[in-house]
Amino acid sequence: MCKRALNTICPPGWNSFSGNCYWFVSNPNLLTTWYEAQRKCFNLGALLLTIKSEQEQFYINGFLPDLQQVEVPDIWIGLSDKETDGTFQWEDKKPVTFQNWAPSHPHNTANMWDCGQIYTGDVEGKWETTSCFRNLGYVCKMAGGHNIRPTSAPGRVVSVDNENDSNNKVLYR
Ligand SMILES: [Ca+2]
Repeated sequence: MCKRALNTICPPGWNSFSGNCYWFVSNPNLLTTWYEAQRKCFNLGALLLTIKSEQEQFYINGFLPDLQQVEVPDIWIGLSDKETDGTFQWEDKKPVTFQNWAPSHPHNTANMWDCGQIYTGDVEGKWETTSCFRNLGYVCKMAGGHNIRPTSAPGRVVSVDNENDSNNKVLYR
């Protein structure tokens, strides 16, 4: 019997975790507004970062010190109250179930969009809300492709890298 494992396939430069792919924009010259970050993710076939579980939050938290190191003080997440003022919703239109709000957040500016961010100096990655017009780093997220990872025969190394071309096209759309 062959042992088979699901292998999340992500485009080059994206990080994979639990079936999804993540693109971290960590260049201080590319900081941008929430709206522009949303558009850039959309153009990659992705959405601004959603965080749906404690495990996913821990995964994201692992990148925060590196972002802080390269002088990206805050990152956008795909949370806003653009649909209904005062009601915060993820970019995939799903309500917020898992929560990691900072104390006293979310803040609501009446009659204006407010947008979610994470301060990269916070090891817990607590969520805050702020003006959507600030210039921050951001993270894009999309579902990864899945391939069955071939099982290596004893003494052989099997590479799946060349079999993934169809999954990589999304980067070049
Ligand atoms: Ca608001």
